[in-house]
Amino acid sequence: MTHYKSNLRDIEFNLFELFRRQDLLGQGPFEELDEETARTILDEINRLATGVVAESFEDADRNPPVFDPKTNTVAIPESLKKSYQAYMDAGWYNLDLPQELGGLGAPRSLVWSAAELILGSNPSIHMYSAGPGFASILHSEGNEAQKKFAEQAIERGWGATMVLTEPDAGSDVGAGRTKAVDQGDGTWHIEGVKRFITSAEQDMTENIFHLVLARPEGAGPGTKGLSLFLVPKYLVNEDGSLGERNGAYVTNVEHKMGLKASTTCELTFGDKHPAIGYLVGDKHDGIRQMFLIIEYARMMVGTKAIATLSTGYLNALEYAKNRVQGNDLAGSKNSPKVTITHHPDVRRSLMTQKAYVEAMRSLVIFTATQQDAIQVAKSKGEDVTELEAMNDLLLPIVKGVGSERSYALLAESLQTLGGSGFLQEYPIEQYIRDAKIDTLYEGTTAIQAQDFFFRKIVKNGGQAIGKLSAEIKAFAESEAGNGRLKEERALLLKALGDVEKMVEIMVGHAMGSAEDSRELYKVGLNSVRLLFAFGDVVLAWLLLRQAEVALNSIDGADEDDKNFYTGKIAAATFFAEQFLPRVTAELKIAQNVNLGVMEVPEEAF
Ligand code: ST9
Ligand code: FAD
Repeated sequence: MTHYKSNLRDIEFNLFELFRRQDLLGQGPFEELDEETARTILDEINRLATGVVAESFEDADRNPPVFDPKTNTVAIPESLKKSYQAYMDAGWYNLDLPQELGGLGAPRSLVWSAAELILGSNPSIHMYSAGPGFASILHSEGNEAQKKFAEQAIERGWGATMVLTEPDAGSDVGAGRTKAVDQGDGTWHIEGVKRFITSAEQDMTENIFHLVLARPEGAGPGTKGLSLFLVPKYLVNEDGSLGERNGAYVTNVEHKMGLKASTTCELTFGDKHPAIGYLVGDKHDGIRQMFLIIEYARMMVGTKAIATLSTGYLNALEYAKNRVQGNDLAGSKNSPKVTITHHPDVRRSLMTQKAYVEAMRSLVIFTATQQDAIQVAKSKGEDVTELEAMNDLLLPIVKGVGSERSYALLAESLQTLGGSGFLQEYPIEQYIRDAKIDTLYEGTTAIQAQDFFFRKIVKNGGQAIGKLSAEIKAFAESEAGNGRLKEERALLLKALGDVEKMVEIMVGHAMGSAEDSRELYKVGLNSVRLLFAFGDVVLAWLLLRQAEVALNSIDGADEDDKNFYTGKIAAATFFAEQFLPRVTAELKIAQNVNLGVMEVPEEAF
């Protein structure tokens, strides 16, 4: 038995009972795939995730990769290599690849459901195996030679990285100083030092290709002056064989709080000898191209966090069902000792974990259904603007809310185990250490919140959020649940109205900045609040939709399903009663926001 407890039943509930993905399968771009095959794929990936992939989770944390500064190489622990090899040999990275690259071109809802299993089991394995996915983006953006490179990268299982961050350019990617010098022969020399680059060195693949943002000499400032370069670790000869070592070397590997199995590297270009780069697609369009990867990676990070909370909750639940401690609060001193699941506060905590994690899983899969719709529309040559805007709106919620709520609630999972939770004998302390990064990389929570407000709401003219709010309102005003969810729907309607007012207030502040630019500080003071509050409304809506399905299915269900559906209804009611009223309080705070904190002298902090 490994640490990883998956929740395949809930994944399949979302896919086939709530979002009815079977209606998409067997036709259009998904012609080759039917429901039975999709379930078989999930079963198979679940077997790997709960078995060989999870086996190295603990060992690679305690014995992390070792960097040798003399040779600029990294030795990955043998246990992790075994998990990685087993996952790559199984070939499931193919799920997401387009058919023209030998992939299955599966719907994204299935892809992200499968990803949850690997990310919950051993997240660094998912990251090391990103090469084929990166290659498919290179294939779609690259010139003919780069397309050929991408095909080889997939065939030969090369690793890959996304290279943005520098010591002085983290959130502010546009401050990057790494330089690209045109050699006039179709190649460029890259010069500079990048920091915190995931998977930039390992000894599991024969080559690694870096996708690097650098500023061509003479290019303008900011993100728009950056271009994207393909910089392989080993150059590739015309015949596809590996050529000379390129001048991009890992010069340090960080020692971290968690996610230790994943290498986080300083990557130096052009110090020992030239680092040759190729301009992706022969055009200067770097930030847009990089965001194709970033969007995917933000979805990955949110899914990773939620997957970790899921296994954290299920580990806590198992412990709680077995741990006998104390008397029933309502019983007498002489009554038999009870398992801790009898204590109201333990129940409150467990139900909070369950409700959030099941809501957030649903959020990931709901977001992925927008991506399914994009795949379908593209295959018919239809316009995807609106669908993309909806997906864009949801991404900062998946990433920002998913990571923050998961990290906070993993503390509840640990708390459920009492002092034992603090021990390395149980996996939860590692979950917490490994999940902290999710609120940081791929854009911190503050960046997600600003992206959500300025880009996904204001720049979009409020269209996507208007459409989503209208859907939530229609549900809240419907007869969903046959009268059983009436109070919960009323709570949802109230919270939706409050969060809409919060958006209005913030738009007012943003517009007020034309008169007084300091009004923008008020937006900055409220933006994470809005992200979390809107997130809670969307999560409540998804839980209530789950409860509606459960209410319709519970009669005549077998014992296991009856319990499952009862849990769904209970989680939705609990969330609506316990968390939606908080949105009203958040609105009040948002209304009263002022510049006081901005006026405090720095020295007074
Ligand atoms: C990192 C990696 O942290 C961590 C984990 C790595 C794991 C690797 C494995 C992952 C697996 C992934 C596999 C991929 C394979 C896929 C397979 C698929 C089949 N959306 O607002 P402006 C663009 S990496 C889209 O003025 P500023 C847009 O082009 C480090 N595009 O920004 C825009 O132009 P326009 C992560 C967006 O003020 C342009 O940027 N670091 C979006 O210049 C300028 O926009 C970060 O994430 C968006 N949401 O710059 C940095 N936003 O407007 C965080 C912008 O004309 N910082 N663009 O369309 C930020 O995001 C900043 O807000 C900023 C600000 C840098 C964008
Ligand atoms: P800063 O940008 O200095 O932020 C510090 C604090 O200030 C944060 O709380 C932030 O929210 C806040 N802040 C900063 N600017 C603003 C603002 N404008 N408004 C409000 N608040 C703000 N990068 C890559 O390119 N590739 C990778 O593969 C990669 N992998 C990583 C792996 C790990 C383990 C780590 C730790 C980092 C990785 N990164 C990678 C870098 C990561 O994306 C950055 O750390 C992240 O973008 C934040 O940048 P920073 O660390 O410089 O923090």
